[in-house]
Amino acid sequence: MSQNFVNPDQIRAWFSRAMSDMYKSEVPLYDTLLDLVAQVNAKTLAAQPELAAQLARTGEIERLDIERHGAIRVGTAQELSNMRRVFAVMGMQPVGYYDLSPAGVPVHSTAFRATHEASLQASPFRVFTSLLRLELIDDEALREKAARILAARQIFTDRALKLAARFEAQGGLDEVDAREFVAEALHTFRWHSEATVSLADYQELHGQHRLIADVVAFKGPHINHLTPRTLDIDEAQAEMPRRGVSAKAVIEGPPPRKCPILLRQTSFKALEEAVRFAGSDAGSHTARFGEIEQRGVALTRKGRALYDHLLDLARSRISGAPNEGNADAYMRNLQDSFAAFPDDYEQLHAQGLAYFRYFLTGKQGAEPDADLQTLIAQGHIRFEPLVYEDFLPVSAAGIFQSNLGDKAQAEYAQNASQAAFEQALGAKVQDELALYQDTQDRSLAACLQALGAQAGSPVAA
Ligand code: OOG
Ligand code: NI
Repeated sequence: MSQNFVNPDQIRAWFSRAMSDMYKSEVPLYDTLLDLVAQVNAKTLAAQPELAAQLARTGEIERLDIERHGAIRVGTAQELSNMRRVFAVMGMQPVGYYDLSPAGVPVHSTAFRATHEASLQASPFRVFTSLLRLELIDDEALREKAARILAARQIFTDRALKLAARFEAQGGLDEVDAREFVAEALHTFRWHSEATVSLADYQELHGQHRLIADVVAFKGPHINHLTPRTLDIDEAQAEMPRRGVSAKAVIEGPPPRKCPILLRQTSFKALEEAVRFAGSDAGSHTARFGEIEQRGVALTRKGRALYDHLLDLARSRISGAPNEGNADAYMRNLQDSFAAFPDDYEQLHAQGLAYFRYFLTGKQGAEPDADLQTLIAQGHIRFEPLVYEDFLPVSAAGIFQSNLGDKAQAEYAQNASQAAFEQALGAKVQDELALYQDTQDRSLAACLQALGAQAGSPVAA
């Protein structure tokens, strides 16, 4: 790589910052949310010194204040594959496949994010990216109209695509190009208050599904939320109404625990925003909302199967999806069913339910041929939870629903189609479990190598 190229991690950090500044100016409530989260985090760190120490050991404390995820929805295969090229310039790869059709949302999705722990540490910015599935809409005339409208738009500036092509050809961008790229790419995610369609067309699209209007009627895939990470989501949820922000009824994901797992999320309702339609009719659209999340340890395949099972159990005990009417009962069910999920890191580690990173404690004198359990028991190696970097399909569907209105449930045949998604994307999505496993393995190998060097003998990894 030429030494003049800017590291993609740096480009992503610039972009994440620029996106946050843009969203602040577009959605003032977002600033309230950042402020609220910063206060809750400061309070939590002061009240829980052991959590503060753990986050210092893993380095997460340094990324906490810049940690954000955004979400966008695109309309065509070409938009999705160009999005992949644009995110690649920032070191973001598609990770995971999410099918939201079982929850009545006609999209499937991936998360663009950095994949190596060192890159995640530099900038954990991620974007949940959904592709509209027009094939799930039965109204053929409307489907064709939507496809025609989408085919006529270009969501990227010419310059952004030229610079993405230059990145591909050269293997990197110099600083002047990288800075210009950030400014150009940002345009794609802006809010446009002028729709590309007439009010009548908008209403027709909206009548089929609010999401279809949101994707099809505008110039581009406006970023619809940008989510900061809190260390105590129950506290953040309680604080929202005190600041005049109306939170959704239930926190998505697992119940409160001593050792957080995966991801818990809450959001506030979408804003109603003025729109000017083609032909200059005035109207409004609700697209952008606010979300807060708390992240916990990543689960192995075994841990994830247990999570999915217990979540199903809690949901099967209420009728329909969790909502305002059954929120309390649902949260109790969740607590009850998750009593079966071990809630200390030793057990999560011993039972192979979660991923961890291994660190040296600094204690000398390890026996060269000792195995991992012995090295841990004798205090040479400690393990820390590896944070979950991805999303949860049931939670994502809940977030979509709360913003599309709880009434907007549609029925689609269960029809995950990762192959069709990857074809549209022009690449395979990476397997998130393999990425966590790699990080865990690298941390162990580094510990064993260092201990071996101390003992003056080679080690078996
Ligand atoms: C994406 C909703 C999913 C999350 O955090 O699970 C999501 C969308 O509404 O476009 O952002
Ligand atoms: Ni989100």
